[in-house]
Amino acid sequence: MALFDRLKEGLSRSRATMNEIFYMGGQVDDAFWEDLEDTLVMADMGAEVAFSVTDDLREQAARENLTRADQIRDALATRIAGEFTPRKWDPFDYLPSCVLFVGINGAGKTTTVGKLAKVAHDQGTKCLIGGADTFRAAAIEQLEIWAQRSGIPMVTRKRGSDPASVCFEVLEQAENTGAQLVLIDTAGRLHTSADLMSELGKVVRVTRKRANMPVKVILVVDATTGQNGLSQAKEFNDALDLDGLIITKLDGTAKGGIAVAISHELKLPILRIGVGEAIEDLQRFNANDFARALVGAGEGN
Ligand SMILES: Nc1nc2c(ncn2[C@@H]2O[C@H](COP(=O)(O)OP(=O)(O)O)[C@@H](O)[C@H]2O)c(=O)[nH]1
Ligand SMILES: [Mg+2]
Repeated sequence: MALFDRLKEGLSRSRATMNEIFYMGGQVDDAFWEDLEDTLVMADMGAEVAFSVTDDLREQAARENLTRADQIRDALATRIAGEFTPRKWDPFDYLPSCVLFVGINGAGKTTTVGKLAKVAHDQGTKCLIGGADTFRAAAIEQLEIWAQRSGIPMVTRKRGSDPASVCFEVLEQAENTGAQLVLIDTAGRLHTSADLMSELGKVVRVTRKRANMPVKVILVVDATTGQNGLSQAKEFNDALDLDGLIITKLDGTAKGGIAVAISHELKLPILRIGVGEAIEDLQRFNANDFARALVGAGEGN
């Protein structure tokens, strides 16, 4: 299946939410604009974005004399695409590069590290995986399976070890072996979020200090956690000064608008999105494609 089709399939639940206001022949009247605003809020796009998008489109419709709901769809996609914070770089393309993956438990960090490492390795990039989620033995084993399956070296230590010292060792090995892309998995669960943030802060500091390549901190967010995901993202960003986002499980929600809200509010670029469990479902993010798939622009459905 082509990538855009996979994206569309992944976002089909969200699109169903958006579709309701775009039935053919629908008239653009006051009720339509109210419905549109409500729909955008319900899709978790955030009140600020919902209001400004609706206001702008309303003006555009008046200016261009758009009277049918289906005529608004393309304009809506363009407007939504513009709400994302643009990406200026991609740490998986600009090498050498070290990326730390942070986020709460279950967000998709470990599988994302495994998938990105495999894709880069298959393209001939020399990768190294760091298993710094020493909080759970299962996390280390899960990552080892990915590493072994793809034939990618991995550095880790036994459960309970200091994650910052794992990072130190990972970078030492990267230097010794000439690894170009270093992907480090971290833990998502500690007793309190204050403990987690201070531990991750130390991991980031040690990694930056030891690295002789740029270090980026990427938050992995599970889209199905909705507004909670947004508050988590703010907390992580305040504590760690994030560089970018990966939003997973967009296939598991009808409120894919959360991706817009998080990128817009935190002023952070989205680097990849997850629209399913397969490797191909971890896609590069393109704001126009995402917005078109979300609102079903250009196909009359
Ligand atoms: N449906 C779906 N599942 C995903 C996606 N990304 C990750 N997952 C699943 O989410 C679960 C938790 O992922 P994991 O990497 O262990 O999360 P971690 O605790 O943050 O390391 C796994 O079963 C993944 O296969 C996605 O985009 N869509
Ligand atoms: Mg994990």
